[in-house]
Amino acid sequence: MYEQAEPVRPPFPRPGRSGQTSGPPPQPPPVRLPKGASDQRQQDEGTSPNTYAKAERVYYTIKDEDLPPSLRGVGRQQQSPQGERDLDKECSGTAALEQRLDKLPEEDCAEYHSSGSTTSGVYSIGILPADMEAFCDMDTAGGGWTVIQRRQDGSVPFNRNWEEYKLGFGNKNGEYWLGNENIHLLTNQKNYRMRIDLVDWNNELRYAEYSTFRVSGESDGYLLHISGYSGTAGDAMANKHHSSNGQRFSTVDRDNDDWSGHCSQLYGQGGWWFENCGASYLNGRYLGNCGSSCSGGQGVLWYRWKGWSYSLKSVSMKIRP
Ligand SMILES: [Ca+2]
Repeated sequence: MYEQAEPVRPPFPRPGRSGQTSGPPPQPPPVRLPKGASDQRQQDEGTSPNTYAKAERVYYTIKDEDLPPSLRGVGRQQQSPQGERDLDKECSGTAALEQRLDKLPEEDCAEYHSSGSTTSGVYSIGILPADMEAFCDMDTAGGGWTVIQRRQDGSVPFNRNWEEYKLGFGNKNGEYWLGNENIHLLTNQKNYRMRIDLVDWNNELRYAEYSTFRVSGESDGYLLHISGYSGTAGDAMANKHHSSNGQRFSTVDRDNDDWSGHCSQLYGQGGWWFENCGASYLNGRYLGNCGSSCSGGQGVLWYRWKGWSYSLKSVSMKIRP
């Protein structure tokens, strides 16, 4: 149960059609790089470290047959019929490859930030096998944060099933979950820290930061590795009493929690790294301003700051190397 011994409450009804969202999640708008982003990149002189990283991704992942005919064979030594290298041909191939690389998105918001894109907004993130979009927070604590979750107005329901949490849902300019698969791919390419920004209904701001944040793949239930708390909101995710560290992800249709019951089904039908059930739950129901008398365990919770009957006004989870 949540944090403290609580009276047994009747189970929240299983979500039926009325409890679930109807229709597909809203599609995010087309990506627009904030003004200046592309200009800045065009001004880059020489080859940035990002270009090499991107070249590596292309080298390892693009098959020859996937390339347009003009690019096929790029990256291999090209031989003339006589067996000698045709340098002219190689050079033009390299230029074409560089052009192609220049159009590839960066790997995360931190790379956009270090490339000079300092305007918060939705960016393309180049994580294989599929590129994605994410909101880049370029303002908070130095910027360069890739937002993986955001709640702010209750416009997007978070009572979703495993598949929806896996693929992600919502609106990148508003409320969304980036998707467990995307979060897994992102956090396994380099070492990330995570920051959680929390706002209550008096507009007081608190934050929690974790120096380690990584999510394993689906075969491990999107198991969470989190540690190294610092901040002002209290440690509700990796403290010694209740920790999401080492927990697999659970949803309303998949019980991976440590409790004999089913945390997601009983508490708001959101997906989370429930323990028993834990002291944090940022994917709970958006209950609005119900003070300290919100329905227990159902809301957008950060127990260490507000207890489990207070549903926060806005929260966001963001990662940066
Ligand atoms: Ca259980």
